[in-house]
Amino acid sequence: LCRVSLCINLKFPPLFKFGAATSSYQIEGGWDADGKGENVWDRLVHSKPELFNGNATGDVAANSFHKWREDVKIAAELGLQFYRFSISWARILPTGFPNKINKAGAKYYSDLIDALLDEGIAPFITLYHWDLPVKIQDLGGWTNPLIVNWFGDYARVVYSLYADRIKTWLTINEAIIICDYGYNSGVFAPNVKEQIFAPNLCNKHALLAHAKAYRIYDTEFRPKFNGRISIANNLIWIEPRTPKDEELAKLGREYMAGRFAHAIFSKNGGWPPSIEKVMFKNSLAQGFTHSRLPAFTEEEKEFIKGTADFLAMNYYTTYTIRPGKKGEITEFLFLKSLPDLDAVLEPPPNSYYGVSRVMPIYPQGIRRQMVWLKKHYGDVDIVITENGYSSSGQLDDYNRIDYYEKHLEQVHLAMEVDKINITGYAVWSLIDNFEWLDGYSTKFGIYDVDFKDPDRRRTPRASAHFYACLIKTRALNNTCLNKDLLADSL
Ligand code: GBH
Repeated sequence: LCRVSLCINLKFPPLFKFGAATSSYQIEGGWDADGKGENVWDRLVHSKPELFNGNATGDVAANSFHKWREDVKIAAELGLQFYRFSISWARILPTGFPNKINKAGAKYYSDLIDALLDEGIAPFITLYHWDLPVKIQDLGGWTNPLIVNWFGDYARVVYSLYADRIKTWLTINEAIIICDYGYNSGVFAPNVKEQIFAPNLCNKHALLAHAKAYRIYDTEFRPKFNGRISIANNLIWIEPRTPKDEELAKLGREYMAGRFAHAIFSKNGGWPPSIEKVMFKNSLAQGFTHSRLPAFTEEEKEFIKGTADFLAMNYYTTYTIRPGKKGEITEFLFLKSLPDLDAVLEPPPNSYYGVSRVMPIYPQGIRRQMVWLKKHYGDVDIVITENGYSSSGQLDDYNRIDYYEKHLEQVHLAMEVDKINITGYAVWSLIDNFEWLDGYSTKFGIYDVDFKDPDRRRTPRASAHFYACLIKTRALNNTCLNKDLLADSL
């Protein structure tokens, strides 16, 4: 049976690498094992269990702290070309500061890296995927400008440990989620609900901290090891609700993407001018004398500009934007509205859902987002560092396969038609894991993890067979979508 869109054979070029992604807090468990310090997620799940579906915690999670050999085994059986994982800051530096390095923590990642290399899988490290050591949070976390140096110190320790074996790095995963979910609506750790200053301070410091880590790599490690480093942005594509909302959509794109990318990738650096303007206007109207969006000095702009060797993009969702009606705008919460822009976000027509109700699925968005990025920031290399579908867990996850097929088709069009340089693609996620507030009820893994089993057994879903076939044939065609053939591909 030939599905119309797939009667063609979409080939992926050799430069395009296939991978999978995870993050430390979501998979490792071992939350206090072998000298690990406490981080903001440990603290939140323990102090406010009611915030989490089923009172879930990441205390054990998929137990990758103990079962990493199996993670490597399944990565190898999939044929992954790279595996993106993150380092738990407090596992390496229990207090957050470099006065004491936890040997067992350092060894954990070192063993993982060596095992991946033995299988011919490139290890790809994210320095920070949201698990801030509590000591640093108690000093203000991402609202304290000193975090820029503290993050730099942490980065230097990690580079010193692993830079000899790591060719690709990300500093921070999704500053938008850290700042807007962590400090604005405060639904994520550290659970700070301060909509006026905190998210904007966080945004500025995250950009500076990223730049600091980039500069340290660039001057102290690149000459010897020659790796590449960037920051992963969560890019939520914005469409106008109606044609008359086109101007607002432009502003919305600068708000969602530009706030975290303009300073790094644009020619002039700093905040997107349109966002600077709107934030200043709002701040005056709210009775402040300065903009709530903290300004960059010229020196800071120069420091941040150009600090990325490629553009890393996590893509899940698209929203439409329109002006809010009176009384309709509440707060920045689960992307229903953007109070700073007086705008309401809604799922696009023809979008659909997995089990997550906060991420409407809209495959065209991934391509349009990349076209926008190329137009605004030039012909930069793009690596898609996350893309994934939420299910309730069945092994026959044909909806997930359909999701990957539709998104990879758009990725292929972006390469062929729009001539965008896409050099990598990672599925989120290799295995089921702690899905933040959703706990273990929402599954992103192409491998199932049995969370009732003390051994946390991993089992491939149909999508794992699909992905293995795709990686092997490097083509999107009917072979990898044929249910009978799928069974044999692992
Ligand atoms: C990515 O963020 C993250 O990098 C990854 O850690 C995460 O597992 C993955 O998405 C899937 O969500 O329902 O209140 O828990 C993308 C942004 C942040 C969007 C969490 C969905 C769920 C909010 N995601 N959000 S909630």
